[in-house]
Amino acid sequence: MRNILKEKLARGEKPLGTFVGTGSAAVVECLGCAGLDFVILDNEHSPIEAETTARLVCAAERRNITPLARVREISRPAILKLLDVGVQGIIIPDVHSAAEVKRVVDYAKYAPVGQRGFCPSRKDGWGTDTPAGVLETMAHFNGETLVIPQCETTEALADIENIAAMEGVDGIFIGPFDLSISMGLPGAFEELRFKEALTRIQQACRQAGKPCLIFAGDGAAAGARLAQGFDGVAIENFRVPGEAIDAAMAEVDPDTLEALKHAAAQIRDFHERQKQQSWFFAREDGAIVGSKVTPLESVGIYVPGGRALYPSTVLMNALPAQVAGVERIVCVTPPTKDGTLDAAILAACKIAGVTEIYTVGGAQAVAALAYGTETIRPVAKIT
Ligand code: 3PY
Ligand code: MG
Repeated sequence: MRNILKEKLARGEKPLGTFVGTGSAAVVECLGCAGLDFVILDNEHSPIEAETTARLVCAAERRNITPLARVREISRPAILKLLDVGVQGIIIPDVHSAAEVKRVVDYAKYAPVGQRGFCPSRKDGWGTDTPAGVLETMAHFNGETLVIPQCETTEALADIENIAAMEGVDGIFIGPFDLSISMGLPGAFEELRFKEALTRIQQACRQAGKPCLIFAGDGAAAGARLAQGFDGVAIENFRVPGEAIDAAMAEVDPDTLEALKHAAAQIRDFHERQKQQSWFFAREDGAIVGSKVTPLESVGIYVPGGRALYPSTVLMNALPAQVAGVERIVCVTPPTKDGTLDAAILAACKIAGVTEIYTVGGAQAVAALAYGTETIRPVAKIT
């Protein structure tokens, strides 16, 4: 099987992916439908083991999203099991030295690059995909399997030039949390020393002609990392942080902002007049009868993206819900090509009082609103 992610990285396409720490094949399929390029099946920070990984790899293959796995540890069985069930690359956490990475390459690549153990397995259709023979199978998987050590310790940072340049290493993935902790700067991603470390890793990768990927907490952070020249990003959370919504208000040009505010006032005024009132009356026999109008507990708004941007959809759907008294208004909308959201859409959300926004689009975003996911609670109505 061709490794599409490897091809995208080689073409400089800046692929986007995410980690998965649940055994749900449907979640992996939805990520593929949503258009993500890769999924990292997390055998380090989640209960997932090789058997679950095998099931999730099949789901990823069904929806053309490249399956990678983060290994639980640097050991021959841990690495072999994941590669033999068909993951197309491995992410290696907690690396401390070039010598350790050489061991990884030995486990993950066949001779002459490494010493990977050979056995027909799921990855090659138990020997039926490559009838030409053992040598061809070894060469094929050496070419297609991505070996990507994480740089997340000061020891790996100190040796990053050697690690990035090593034969059999196909790129570096930065773990900002553990790297910052290891540097004595837990979570201080804006510290100069931390930023210099990232620059050093990027330069080592560039010098070795290999991609440099990084973890990002949300879509806005992912956009910023891509702008800083990283070659790919794994996003943890699709919820747009409050600061990004506030920042969008300053980014939108004043005329657009004024137009959005003007439209919002008119739409609000219209729907205030439309609002139904509860009414009751006491009958002669003492009974109270009437009609009670109760707002829905929650609504979800799908704001289309892709070819055009529709801040008006935010206003036209969020404001009537807000006027009606709906407490939870959620907005889902697809990201632009660079993984970020349009500032006018975020500004419209701010004006309409929508604070729960997710960078997800397509039918799967509607499904997330209808059925709920690990991070998106379902809503009572979708507009
Ligand atoms: C880290 O930030 O340490 C990571 O490993 C992210 O996945
Ligand atoms: Mg880590």
